[in-house]
Amino acid sequence: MATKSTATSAGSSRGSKRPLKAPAKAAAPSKKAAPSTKIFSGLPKELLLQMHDLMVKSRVLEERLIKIYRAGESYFWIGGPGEEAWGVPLGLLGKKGQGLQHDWWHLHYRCTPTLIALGMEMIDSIRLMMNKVTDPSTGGRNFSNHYCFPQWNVAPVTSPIEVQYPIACGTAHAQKRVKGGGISIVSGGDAGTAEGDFASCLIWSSRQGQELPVLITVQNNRWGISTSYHGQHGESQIADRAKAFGIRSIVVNGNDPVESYLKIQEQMDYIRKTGKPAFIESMVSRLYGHSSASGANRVEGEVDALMDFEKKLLKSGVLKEAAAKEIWAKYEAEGIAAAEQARGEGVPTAESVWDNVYVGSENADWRKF
Ligand SMILES: Cc1ncc(C[n+]2csc(CCOP(=O)(O)OP(=O)(O)O)c2C)c(N)n1
Ligand SMILES: [Mg+2]
Repeated sequence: MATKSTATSAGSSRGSKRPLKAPAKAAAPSKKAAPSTKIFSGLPKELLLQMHDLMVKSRVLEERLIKIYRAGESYFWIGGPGEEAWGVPLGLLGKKGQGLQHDWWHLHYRCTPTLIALGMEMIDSIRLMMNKVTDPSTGGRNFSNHYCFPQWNVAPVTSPIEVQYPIACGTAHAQKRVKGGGISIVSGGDAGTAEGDFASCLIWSSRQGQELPVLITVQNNRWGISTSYHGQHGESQIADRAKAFGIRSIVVNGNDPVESYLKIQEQMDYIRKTGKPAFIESMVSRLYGHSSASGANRVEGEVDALMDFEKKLLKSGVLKEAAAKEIWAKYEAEGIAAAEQARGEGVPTAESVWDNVYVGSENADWRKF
């Protein structure tokens, strides 16, 4: 399967006002650029190190979650180790905040790297995983990686796959009305694109004259639990389906954080400028299988984007060996301390089961039935 980047329509990568973004001519570094800059398409060293740091944090967190599951301190694990090189740039490039002027996130259960890039603390992921009442996403009532952060417009991750796609059209519609520059970003897996909800998103986002500012993404890890991609798809790339709707569509190597960053930036700039949708199919790895239901064991032969990136950073001198070790050790210690703290926290009470189901528990307070 092709993993190269294939733009299917032209766009602009200009207009960046955010810190730590690529320079306007990122793909064409000057002759004076250091060798390291050339390898990384001209991305600033600070950004490369920031992405590496967040990728390590996300990986260490996910591996801690698996350890918590194995220790019998949680019922179930599902998550995103292997998607760091895609998810971290995505989180960094979003317009973070609350309200329609900011970006809305409609994510699925492999988006820890994006949440880490948005600023989620390790302990809040661990609290969710351990079903602690202190979990800010669900009060300890959902399973791992089903995040919800209203202060950053992160909509609740749902267990039914794919329903997030048409919901993203809803927030994009509201954003278009207020004209505040916010866009809606939706993610999901390759197998889920068989659901009608995915097709609804393509239709509702692309109606001529009523196009919506939505970044539609699919993380293609070539598996739907134990069903292989190859037996399920007539098209060669899922991105090709978006083309039929006139949606600007590309495939990126989601195992390369530099390519991911530059291509996401390009697509986001296009959406913000035109108010129209764009599509990215990101080719990623699934490093620990589907979930704890399939063992959560490390899978041989999958590309490890984080280790590949770290090797490149070390070889080019952007990162020093001692500094790399320190980053891993720092997050390892943070994960252990966070698990220790969460272990001592309480679990939700039976009385609170209907809290936050409806506003003011309207029609849903079982104590009054
Ligand atoms: C509507 C619905 N159907 C089936 C399931 C069971 N299920 C959970 S994850 C999954 C596989 C999804 O595969 P994919 O969309 O490729 O995402 P991945 O897990 O590979 O990231 C399935 C079928 C579900 N949660 N919801
Ligand atoms: Mg998949």
